[in-house]
Amino acid sequence: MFHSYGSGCIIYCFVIIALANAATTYVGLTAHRKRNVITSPNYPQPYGDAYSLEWNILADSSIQNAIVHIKVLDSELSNIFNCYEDIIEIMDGPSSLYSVIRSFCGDSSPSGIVKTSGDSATVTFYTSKKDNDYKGFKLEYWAQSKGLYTLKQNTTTDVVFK
Ligand SMILES: [Ca+2]
Repeated sequence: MFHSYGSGCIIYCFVIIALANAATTYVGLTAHRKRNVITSPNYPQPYGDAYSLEWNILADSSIQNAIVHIKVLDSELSNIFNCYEDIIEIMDGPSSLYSVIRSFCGDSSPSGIVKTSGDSATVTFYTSKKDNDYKGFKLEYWAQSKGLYTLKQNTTTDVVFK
């Protein structure tokens, strides 16, 4: 990359690389009752390096009291210093500013279904420049009514459904 811009571009190249590293690609998705799939780029081939992806998932507005469900079907990332290099995070809201419900890397991933508290979820995938020879991840997402849990707020009896 440096050579293709000539020897005078070192400062420019730094700027270009810095911007490339900072750039996040956003993907807006709707969660329906039917399950849909998110995978890392090129899954199950190695996912490449130095990018940041963010999937912003909103439940279909026709589903009452919707929450988003996420189930990780497969995940294999690098595992360096507690996910310092590459990491997947699931947030409880419509952007990555919301609180992290789960984060993982390496061979570990949530075994059950991850549920949001409201009608949106965000999944982020960050991969550093190094250590990318892994197949990445595949997960399902869908929306469902929160159902009987909401009764607790609407009734005077303190019944909790579990
Ligand atoms: Ca990496």
